[in-house]
Amino acid sequence: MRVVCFDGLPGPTHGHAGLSAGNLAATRHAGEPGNPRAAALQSLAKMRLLSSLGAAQAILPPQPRPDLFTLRRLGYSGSDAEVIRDACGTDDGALLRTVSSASAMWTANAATVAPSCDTADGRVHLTVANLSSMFHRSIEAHTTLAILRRIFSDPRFVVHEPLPGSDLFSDEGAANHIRLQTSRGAVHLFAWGRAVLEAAVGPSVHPARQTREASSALARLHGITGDRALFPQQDPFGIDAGAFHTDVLALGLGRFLMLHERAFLDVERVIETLREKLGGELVVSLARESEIPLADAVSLYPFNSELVELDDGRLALVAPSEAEQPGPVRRFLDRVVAEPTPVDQLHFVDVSSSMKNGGGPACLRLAVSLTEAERVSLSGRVLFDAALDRELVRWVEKHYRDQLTLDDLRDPALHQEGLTALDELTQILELGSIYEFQSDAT
Ligand code: SUG
Repeated sequence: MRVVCFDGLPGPTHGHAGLSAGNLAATRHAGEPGNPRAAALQSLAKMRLLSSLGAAQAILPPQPRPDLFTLRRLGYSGSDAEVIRDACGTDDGALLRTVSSASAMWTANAATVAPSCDTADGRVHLTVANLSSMFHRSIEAHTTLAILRRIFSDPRFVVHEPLPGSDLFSDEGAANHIRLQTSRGAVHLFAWGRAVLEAAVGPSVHPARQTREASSALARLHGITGDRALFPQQDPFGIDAGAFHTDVLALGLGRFLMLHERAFLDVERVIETLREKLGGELVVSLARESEIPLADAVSLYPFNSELVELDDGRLALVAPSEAEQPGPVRRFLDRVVAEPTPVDQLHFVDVSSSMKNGGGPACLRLAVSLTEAERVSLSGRVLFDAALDRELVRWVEKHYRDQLTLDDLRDPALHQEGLTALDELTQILELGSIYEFQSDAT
C-alpha cells in the first residue's frame, strides 16, 4: 500500500479574486493580477520534487473556466461571447470572476478517500466533495465526479456522488480527514467545523465549512464505523484565526501526527484517544501557541506541509518556502526532524501562486493510498514521469498567459484558448472526453 499524490494543475484562468471569506491569504491578495503560467509551472516543479523524493506522483486536470455551463444555467444566453459579456456587465465582473476561478487545483478538497484495507467490500472508496460552502467551489463537483470516475473506473474503485448539496451536508473533502495507522490498526479522523442538527459552539467571525453531519455521512459511506472513526471538532478559535480547513493546522500519515494546539477543540483528549487506540507507536508533534503563534501558523502554513513516504518507510516533510525563514515556525520544523519522529528530511517548495490563495503543498494534492494492483488499474496516463513532465511543461508554455486581469476574463478568446488547451490535455493524459464541452463526455 502506497500513497499516490494526485496534484491538481492550476488552470489557464488562475487568479486572485478574494472569493473565500475566512481564508485570510485569499482575502489579502484579492484583485492582484494572476499569473496562470507561473502557477502551473510551480505546480509541475512541485510534482517533480516529490517524484524525485520517491513519491508516487499523479496529476488531475483543471476544469474549464469561465464556466459557461453554470452561466447558462443562471439565465445568460446567446453565443459564448455574449454570455461572457453579459455576465461581466452585471456586477463589475464579480460573477465572472467567481465562475472563472481555477480553484479545482486544490485537490485536497476534491474528495475524501478510504483505502481498500479499511472498507467492508475491499474496494477503494472516494466521495466527491460537494464544496457547497463556497459558490465558486461548489461548481467543481460535477466535473470532478466525471474526472474521478474516468481515472478510477476499474471495479476495484467506488466513486460516490457528492453528498446532497446543502448547508446541512457541506463537505470539503480530504482537507478535513486524517488517517493514522500503527500495528494496532487504522483510525480515521473526520473533523468538522460546525454541527447543524446538534448543539455545538462554532466560530463567530469566519464561516466553518465542514459539517458534523457531512463527516458522519462520509464515515458511513466508506464503512469506517465503530471505534475506527473519530469526529473531532475544529477549534472555533482556530477557524476564526483563518484555519478554514483542518489541514491548515494538522497533518498526519501512518504513525505520525503533527498539529497546532488550535487544530481541534480539546486537543489533549483527541491525542489521548488516539494514543489509546493506536498505542505507543504513534508519534505526535504538537506545537503550543507559546511555540508557534497561531497567526504564524496560518500565514506560513507549516502544518500544510506534505508528508512523503520514502523508500525505507521514513517520511520527508515538504513545507512551503514561506516557512523556511528563521523564526518559530522554522524552529518547530527543525525540531520535528531532529527529534525521534518518523520524519528525517525537510524540504521547501515554492508554491507562492497557490499560497496567495490560501493553498499550501498539502492543499494541492489528493492523497490516495493504493496497492500495486490498484495503482496499475488506474485509467489514463496520469502517473507523473519525466516524459509527461516535459510534455506538460511544453503544453503550459504553449497555452497559458503570464498575466490575468478582469480584461482577460472578459476576453472571449481566453475562454476559447482554455477549451483548446484542455482538449489537448485530455489527449496527453489519455483520458478521452471528460468535459461537458467535449461532445461525447458522459
Ligand atoms: O477553498 N482558495 C481555496 C484554497 C483551498 C485550500 N485547500 C485546503 N486547505 N485544503 C479555498 O478557500 C481562493 C480563490 C480566490 O480567491 O481567487 C480559494 O478558493
